[in-house]
Amino acid sequence: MSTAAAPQSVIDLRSDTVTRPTPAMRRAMAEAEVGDDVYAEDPTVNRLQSRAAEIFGREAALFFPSGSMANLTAIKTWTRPGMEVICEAMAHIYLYEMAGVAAIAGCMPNTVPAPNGTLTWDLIEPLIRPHIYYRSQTALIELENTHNMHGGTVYPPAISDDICERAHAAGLPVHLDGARIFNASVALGRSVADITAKFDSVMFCLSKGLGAPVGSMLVGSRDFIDKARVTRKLLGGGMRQAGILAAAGLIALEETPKILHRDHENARHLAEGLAKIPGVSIDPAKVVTNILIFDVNPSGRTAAEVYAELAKRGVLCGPTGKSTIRMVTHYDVDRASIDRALATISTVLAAKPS
Ligand code: TLP
Repeated sequence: MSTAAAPQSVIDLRSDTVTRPTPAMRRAMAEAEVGDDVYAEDPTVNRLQSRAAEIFGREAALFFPSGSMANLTAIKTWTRPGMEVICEAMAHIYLYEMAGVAAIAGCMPNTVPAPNGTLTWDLIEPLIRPHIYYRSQTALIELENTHNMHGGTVYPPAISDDICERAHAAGLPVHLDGARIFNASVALGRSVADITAKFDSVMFCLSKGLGAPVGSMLVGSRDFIDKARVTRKLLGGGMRQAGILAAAGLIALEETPKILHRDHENARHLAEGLAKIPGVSIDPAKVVTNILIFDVNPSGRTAAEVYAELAKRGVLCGPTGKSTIRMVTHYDVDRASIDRALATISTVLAAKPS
């Protein structure tokens, strides 16, 4: 028998997408009743879709293999090639979805930077194109809540409601990239149905903070979801015995929202610890959900250097710029791991830059 100490496990703070399915999810997957979902005959997928629609107070929902495909389906369903989509300058659909808005939906993103990633009608209105036949037309407005690259920030519901109302008055639909809408709901203490009621379509992910291995949902009116099903098939997203995945999704949807507050508490604890480390710049008060972005510029090191040093010591994170790093808390990292990550970051930044 070896007397060497067991190696400490890796602390993976790159994303909340890295969670592994819980034993309950694995059991449900093994036992899932399935059918062919392209014929809409998978009972577990149908149950997940009904439940998602019910939770969001909508007529219908559709299961997708990824959030990117669900966003793209919504965009393609609401638009025609040659039109424009208004979104924030660091929106996930703009920066991280392979330019699908342009490459596949054939639309031009029309972006504007917003403080905290929170668009307002004053920022959006000047981007709406006039109804002139020789100008490209605005087809859709897209918001992101929580906003990933602004550090998990949450839309004040009064602002997103106002945008939806004014967009509707201008004849425009509004799609929500709510990959982490349950995190926003927990931070606000209001239901997802309540904070998303005015949007025309909502995408949310089962595979982020909710912890399912795969899957995202699109919710909306029956008419919109019927059209979205056609678009999903066009994109190659018609799945067959997908109940195996939906079974884990159902558990994620029912069980995880109750414990998401822990991820937020851990993120705040991490941010408060980081704020005390010389060489790190972060405002912990801005960390309201499970994502934090901090700057290592005061340390004289680049994000890539810090990332590489942390990785060697078993702490994984994601550089997001020359000196900025993102960390995301999730149910596979507990408070002890956060404290261990803080100690490691402190050691790395205390060492002389090479
Ligand atoms: N985000 C991933 C990366 O792509 C950056 C992550 O690790 O955070 N909308 C938002 C706001 C997202 O954060 C993501 C994934 C998606 C959509 C896309 O979801 P998937 O990865 O399922 O296509």
